[in-house]
Amino acid sequence: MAALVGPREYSLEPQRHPSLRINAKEPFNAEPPRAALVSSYITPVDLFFKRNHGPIPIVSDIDRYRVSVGGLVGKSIHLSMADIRKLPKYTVTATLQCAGNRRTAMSKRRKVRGVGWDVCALGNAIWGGARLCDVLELVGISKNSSATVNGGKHVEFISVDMCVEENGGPYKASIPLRQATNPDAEVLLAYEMNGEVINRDHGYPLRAVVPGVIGARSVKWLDSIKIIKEECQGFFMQKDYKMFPPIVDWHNIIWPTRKPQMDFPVQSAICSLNDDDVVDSNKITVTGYAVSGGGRGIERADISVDGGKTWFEARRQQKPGVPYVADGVSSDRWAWVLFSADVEVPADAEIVAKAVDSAANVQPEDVGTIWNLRGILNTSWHRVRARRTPRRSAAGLGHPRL
Ligand SMILES: Nc1nc2c(c(=O)[nH]1)N[C@H]1C(S)=C(S)[C@@H](COP(=O)(O)O)O[C@H]1N2
Ligand SMILES: [Mo]
Repeated sequence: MAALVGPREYSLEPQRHPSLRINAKEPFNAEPPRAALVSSYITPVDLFFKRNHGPIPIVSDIDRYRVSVGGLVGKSIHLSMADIRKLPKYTVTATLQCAGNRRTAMSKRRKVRGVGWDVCALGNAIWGGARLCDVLELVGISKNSSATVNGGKHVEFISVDMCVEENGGPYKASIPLRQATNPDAEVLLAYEMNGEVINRDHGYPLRAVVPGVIGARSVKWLDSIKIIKEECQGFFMQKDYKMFPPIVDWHNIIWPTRKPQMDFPVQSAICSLNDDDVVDSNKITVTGYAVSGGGRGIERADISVDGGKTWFEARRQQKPGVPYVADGVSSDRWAWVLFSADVEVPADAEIVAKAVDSAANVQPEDVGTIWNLRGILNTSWHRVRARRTPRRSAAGLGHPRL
């Protein structure tokens, strides 16, 4: 039996934190509550969103586990975890975001297909592992190459989980060789998450982490890495996770007309309030996250309490002692910013957040303009309603006030 296997059933799933909001049970898809998500810059592993397309794979014998690296290279190799750990270890703080984050809100405008997610299908972790560019050097591919002598131009990551969408085959995805071999792109083969051995839900023993790119390309439970000519032809690259215009629907979709989505656009959401919430004061603190893909830092997050007519700039809540440098050289350029704003709100307020990234990209105002049939990349302004608790006068309702 292979050392890494994808079971057919869901009877061997790991334990999960009881506070996770479950969006689908089998495969397991869950996100943390809003307030919990923004209570720390680094998302604790048990609260980190979990996005799966099949049962969680099992490692029967870690000493026998090998990841193969082959394809359009001279000779393929098989690396044990000991081999991977021998390479220089890097840590990268990166926010992993599912392209389906905030899908539920898009579906409210017009129905889309896919797992429903609130605003917490993302998390920020310190990933530890070997750089993909160092691993590729072991098969003779030098840094910053965009093609191999054999015509390889993409790097495919293949897992062992059995996905319905792949007719029971494994999950797979690819990234361009140029990105894979670029040290500055900081693509990792990660075996640690927040300083601990990465757990089963998040890809034990080894996963790809592609910073700044939609989560779908960060393949978990790596079985093989293949250098290929064209981008991966798997379902999740070719028939999913593509951004179509609002006019395209299931009756007129032509999948090959679009490229697989890679970088994610600028995003933000308010996490201290639910969609329709009650507040007990006219002075509240609004907290949330802002993040952008492609290594673009966050320049600003703006908050409105009047539905977007006027705006305040929110302040940053960074991890203590580390100043946030938008577009800086530190690996925090892949990470989110948590923001706060102390605002005075009317009795019935529509509170809105929008972020601006280092390239001055801004979130779109209206979800309708970015509606797409798969409900990906809902980055429209995030709006919540906050209503004041109805005041009870002292003479009021006849029961004591506590
Ligand atoms: N093997 C495998 N890798 C995968 C997936 C999967 O279902 N199988 N889901 C992808 C998607 S869509 C996302 S958003 C991220 C989620 O990573 P997480 O569960 O560690 O948060 O993993 C990606 N890698
Ligand atoms: Mo995803």
